[in-house]
Amino acid sequence: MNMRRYLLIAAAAAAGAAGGLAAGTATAQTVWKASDVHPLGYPTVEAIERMGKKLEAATKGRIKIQMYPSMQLGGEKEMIEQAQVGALQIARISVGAMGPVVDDLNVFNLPFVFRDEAHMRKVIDGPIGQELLERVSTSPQSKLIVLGWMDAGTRNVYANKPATKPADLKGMKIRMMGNPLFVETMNAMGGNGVAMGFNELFGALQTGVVDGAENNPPTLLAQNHYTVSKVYSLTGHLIIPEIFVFSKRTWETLSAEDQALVKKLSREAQLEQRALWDAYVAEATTKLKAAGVKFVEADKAAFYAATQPVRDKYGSKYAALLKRIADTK
Ligand code: GTR
Repeated sequence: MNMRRYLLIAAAAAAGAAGGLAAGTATAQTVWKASDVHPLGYPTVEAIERMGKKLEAATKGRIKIQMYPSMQLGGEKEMIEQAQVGALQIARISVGAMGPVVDDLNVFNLPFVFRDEAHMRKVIDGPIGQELLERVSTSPQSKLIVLGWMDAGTRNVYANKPATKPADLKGMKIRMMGNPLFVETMNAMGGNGVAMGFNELFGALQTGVVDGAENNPPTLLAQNHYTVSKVYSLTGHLIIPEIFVFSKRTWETLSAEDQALVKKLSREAQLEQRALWDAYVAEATTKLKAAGVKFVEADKAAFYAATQPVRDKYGSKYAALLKRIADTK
């Protein structure tokens, strides 16, 4: 663990301990910390904030959620670590960042594993989605209870020139999430994949440490990456859902009633996020275009073919699950 991460965790743990003391007094209010890399108003953040308001109302103010948006508590790796030690209660994380923690989730991180977003939703809403959530919650190394899924649309490449076919990406350094699978995906797509924390990306785009990145339209807008990268090529190579998790350490201290309440409100948050997501994708697309970002069609078939070695390498151990995903209609 590097020093910065250590300090972030130590600071969060100290804040958590202070909250715990307050919770012991007569007028106690328990404050759960929630964290997201995105800013206030972003669908994932908004859904958890609404959940917090309902929780506060349902418990007559006994439990409250305090949101720390915009990477205030670090990137997703840091958030996972803080939730694992109980310094943070709720974290919203991409399955991309969870793959290294619970390997089974990497099935969803394979390029072009879903035909489209509707297919992805069918899969997470059905038995496969349920099984994977349970696997994360019961995995001894995760130390997390998964509360639900969230949507994150489709990821496309952005840079200052089009990437419509693999040859276009030659020599381009494209930031990918910190998971070897993604770096290999970008290399197979023709570029040079660079693993980097989300919290370092804006600066890296500005200074030219990387030539581009890949993400969904809401992220391109909300993280201001569009102010630096002006061409959005619709490669559609990844459709990665997200999860929101609760620290198992804190979870085990809750009463059965509180656990049931959190589960019920989580289900509502999941549904609300999806509606907020669809609206925000439309809004982000309009705003990006108005800001001069060029959306260009890409040769998806060529990128699909180019990434076959990645699916072969990483997918072979999940052959049965991949077949069930493909068969989900
Ligand atoms: C976004 C996602 C974040 C983070 C980010 C990234 O789409 O919402 O949680 O994973 O991508 O690329 O790191």
